[in-house]
Amino acid sequence: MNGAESLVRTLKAGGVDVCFTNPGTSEMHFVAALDRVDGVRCVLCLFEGVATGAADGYARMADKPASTLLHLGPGLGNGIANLHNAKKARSPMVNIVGEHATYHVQYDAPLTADIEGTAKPYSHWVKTSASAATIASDAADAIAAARTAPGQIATLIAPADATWEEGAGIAAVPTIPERAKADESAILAAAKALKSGEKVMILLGDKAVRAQALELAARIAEKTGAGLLAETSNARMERGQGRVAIERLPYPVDQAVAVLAEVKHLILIGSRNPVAFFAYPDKPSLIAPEGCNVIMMATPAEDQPEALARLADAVGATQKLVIAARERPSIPTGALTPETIGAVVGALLPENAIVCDEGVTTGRRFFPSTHASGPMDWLQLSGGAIGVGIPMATGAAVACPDRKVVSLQADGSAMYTVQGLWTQAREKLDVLTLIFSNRSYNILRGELANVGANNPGPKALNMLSLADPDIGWVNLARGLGVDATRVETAERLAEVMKSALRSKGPHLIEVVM
Ligand SMILES: Cc1ncc(C[n+]2csc(CCOP(=O)(O)OP(=O)(O)O)c2C)c(N)n1
Repeated sequence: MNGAESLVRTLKAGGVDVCFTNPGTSEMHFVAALDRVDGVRCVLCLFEGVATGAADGYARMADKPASTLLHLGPGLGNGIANLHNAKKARSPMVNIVGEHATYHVQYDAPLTADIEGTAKPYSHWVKTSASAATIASDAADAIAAARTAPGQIATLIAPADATWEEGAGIAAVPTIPERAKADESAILAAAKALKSGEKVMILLGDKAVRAQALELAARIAEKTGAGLLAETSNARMERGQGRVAIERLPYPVDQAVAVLAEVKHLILIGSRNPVAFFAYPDKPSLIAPEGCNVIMMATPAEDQPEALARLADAVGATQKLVIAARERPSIPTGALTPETIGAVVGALLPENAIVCDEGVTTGRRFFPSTHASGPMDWLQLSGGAIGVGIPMATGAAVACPDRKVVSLQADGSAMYTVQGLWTQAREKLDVLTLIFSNRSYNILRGELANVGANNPGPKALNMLSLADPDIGWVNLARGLGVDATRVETAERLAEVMKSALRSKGPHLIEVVM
């Protein structure tokens, strides 16, 4: 067994049985080994940002890492924006990055680059294997690192000679440390705040927005009168019919500040003390009001449902919540706007769907219209680096082949990683993509004003327009193997969406706004 085969067998034995690949010469032994090892699903991605984004979507739904196979420094570099998003989402991931043979690096061949230097800011764990004898145990360490709470990015750099020389066989994954429990003192501090009679907000993130944790949090809120909010971006929220309905902290700074304005105690569970996405002249960086008592009750690395259960006991919120049935919106007619699109989506999202939300300005207010849909998982862009939606939907569909994935996708963001549609077609993934074709970087129009760059001229506005030429989404999707339909009214969107939801396989709807 050569090093490459020992590496692939170690990944498989360690439960990492999906690999999103974009290989090159240095990875050819890894690719060849894939044929000698059963049970590893390899998914070709036509750009590394699709591979890393797909591994992120996979990890969010499978709650375990996939691997990626990337080609030296430039391949890793192409994958970084979505590695960044995955790191912010705390998705476990094992990247295998090819490298020149150990003795070849010194000659500075065209593809020679500082791979470790490129990997480090976007990885929690980085190692270059010294030889074929150690590559399997390095891979086992990488898996353990990836699976360590709260979920980490592990990048293993594999020199070509470490893959083609004789390996040492399969290595066992070291014991993964258990998730830590939240400090009792933090639970008591939260309970004290909740009993103070002052205004309290509970801000949930990470695993605290899964169904069971949400139910506990809602009980606590109901018992104590505290407010309940989710973070602006959530890696995976379990929401919809039969589940607790909560809103998110709004993205626009002024709105977010207003929501927390009167709060005296802010309890963080799996969330961070909220920060504005950007600094704006005369606006605060921190959203909570000055003097607010911020209590970090359970960090993302800690066991959040367990901490919530203890808090529920501490405040006497022992009664299980009855969640009333909610009504879906009715299907509107007429022009396609964020409101009418939200209503159609809310009316039609099927049970057990996985929603990948990179709807940007169109999707900003989709929560109220979708509280009665589903139940479903809702995945969002987590690190602000646009271009995750199509890859994330691809990875989620690989993780959950029996579920419908609905990808709510802004057009500008879609163009970063549009190649992912080809992977959806090739793998016959059950993904319905709605492209919100507003033909602009709409969000940035607002940002121009927010940062104080007033009265933009034609050159500035032209940088925010995707018109001239308009992107032909139907042709683009079909060219990549995905059937597509263009719709211009809400009633037509509903009709096409209904039919696409009935059939299996990838489909794209160009939603013309
Ligand atoms: C990797 C990356 N590049 C650039 C940006 C800056 N940026 C933020 S939003 C945006 C445009 C979003 O446009 P679109 O996806 O069409 O959504 P819309 O604002 O029209 O709703 C850009 C370019 C970013 N966030 N991430």
